[in-house]
Amino acid sequence: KPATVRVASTWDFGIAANQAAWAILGQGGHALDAVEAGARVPEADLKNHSVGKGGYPDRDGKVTLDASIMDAEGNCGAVAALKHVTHAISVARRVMERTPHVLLAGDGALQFALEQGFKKENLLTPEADQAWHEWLKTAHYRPVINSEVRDYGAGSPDGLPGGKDNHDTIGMLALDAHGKLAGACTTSGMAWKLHGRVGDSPIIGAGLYVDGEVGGATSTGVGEEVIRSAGSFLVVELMRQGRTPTEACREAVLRIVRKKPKTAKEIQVGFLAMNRDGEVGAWAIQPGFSYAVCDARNQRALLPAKSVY
Ligand code: SD4
Repeated sequence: KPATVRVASTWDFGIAANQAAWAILGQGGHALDAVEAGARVPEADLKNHSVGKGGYPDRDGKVTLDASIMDAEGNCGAVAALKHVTHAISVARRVMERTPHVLLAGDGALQFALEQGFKKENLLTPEADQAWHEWLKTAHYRPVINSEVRDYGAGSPDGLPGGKDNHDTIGMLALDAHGKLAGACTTSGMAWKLHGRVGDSPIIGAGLYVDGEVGGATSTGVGEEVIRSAGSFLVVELMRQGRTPTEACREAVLRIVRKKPKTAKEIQVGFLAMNRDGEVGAWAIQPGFSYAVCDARNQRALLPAKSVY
């Protein structure tokens, strides 16, 4: 059966991101261009407090971004703890295409971005600054399940029927008309993290992995758990052994839960996977993880992932 041209993203804001990716995929464009364009949408969205500009800062009030991008041939690039540049995903792509390296971090990542012509910006919006000052009153650090639930009353800005909007890392996987897969992942990481903390999103094999022979996977949630389990690589390897995307995500989630029987109830990790036929699946520890799928038939599907609890 021929592969289906399709893009899938984590969370409800993946719907808008998918539209930008589809503008490229629908014209016969490349998956790599599509996932970069898609990831840039929440990066620029000031209302999204987990990705790009407008993201919540670390414990010291600094916004630091993590991002990675990977294609079907195993080419990949990433930035970690990048300050002052909104489109971390585009910097990650430059690392992939214009350096002999895979991952640049901190000041070196910023220096490279500026050399590449990216604009230096203040990423801390007044709203995020206010939320940080509010947090400083207790300075109690505990990752919140599904990051943030904002109540929009009658309907969300995306026009979704439910009044709630979850905001978290965006991971995106796409299959193009040439049969090529690509993936992208971008985030401001856990709010109020220690300065210098790097999550799973820029770690190839943790927050993102793509293998053109098999498929791709990406993750959201508590990055430390995903790094410990080499989560996205595991999902891809499970698909290689014959699991469907859904089964592979479920098994990767269960590995985390089995290792943390006492605390797994308090953390969220979600995986999203796409195989090389364009089939999509997801699974999470907790309920509440949703993913958006867009293809020629349905442009704005939003599906709830199944979960352990
Ligand atoms: C991280 N996985 O930095 C990312 C962020 C995230 O809920 O998804 N937060 O750990």
